[in-house]
Amino acid sequence: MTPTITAFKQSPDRGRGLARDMRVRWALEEVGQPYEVRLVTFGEMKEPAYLALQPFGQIPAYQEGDLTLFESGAIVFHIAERRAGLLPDDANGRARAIAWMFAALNTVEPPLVNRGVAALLERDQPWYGQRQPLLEAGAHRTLGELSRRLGDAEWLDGGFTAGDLMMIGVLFRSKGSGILDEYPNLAAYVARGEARPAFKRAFDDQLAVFTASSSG
Ligand code: GTB
Repeated sequence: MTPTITAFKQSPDRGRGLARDMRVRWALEEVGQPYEVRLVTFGEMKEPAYLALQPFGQIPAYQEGDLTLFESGAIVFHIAERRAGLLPDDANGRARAIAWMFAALNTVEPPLVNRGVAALLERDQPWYGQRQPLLEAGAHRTLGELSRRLGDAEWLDGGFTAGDLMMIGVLFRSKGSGILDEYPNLAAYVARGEARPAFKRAFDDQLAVFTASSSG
């Protein structure tokens, strides 16, 4: 059964691949699973029919037969578990790849998102000058530790896994802010992910949605 994912009809990122359907598209491309995309407006995402799929009214949601899933991490994990290519065969390697997926979502993404959101939305707030250095320091602490751990390795733990996909998906979203420039090995790690044919196909497909929506 061909899975269907949801994505923004008009992504506010203007096709830069920053929305979280990107990591799901990438995972599907890595395992060679064709998929369909249902584009939704912000209004549709808050309607009861959509909330039945995604309780928080967000993209992405995933439907495959009688399975409905939400949360990009859970969706990528499901794809990686069901199809070959994103999780190692040995049980310990598999457990470590899953740990890196959780690390990407629980440890690395929150400080990067908090820093990015504050810089975007809170600049005019009286507390901004005091809070932003703390957020900056938190993001740097996490990236410094990740950078030390990655070192000169190509991927986080042997071959490319869903852990790398999720970690690069998270780091990629912060690339535009310039913060990765201070960590050349992380910047190179993200570039290796972006160079994968599956990433390129996923990126081009989400960009095509934006191009079509802005030309119509
Ligand atoms: N934890 C959930 C997951 O991982 O699936 C989070 C999903 C999520 O944040 N979805 C966002 C969404 O649907 C889109 S990705 N937001 C609409 C809403 O909450 O009403 C976050 C995002 C949004 C916009 C940009 N941008 O414009 O650059 C980038 C990323």
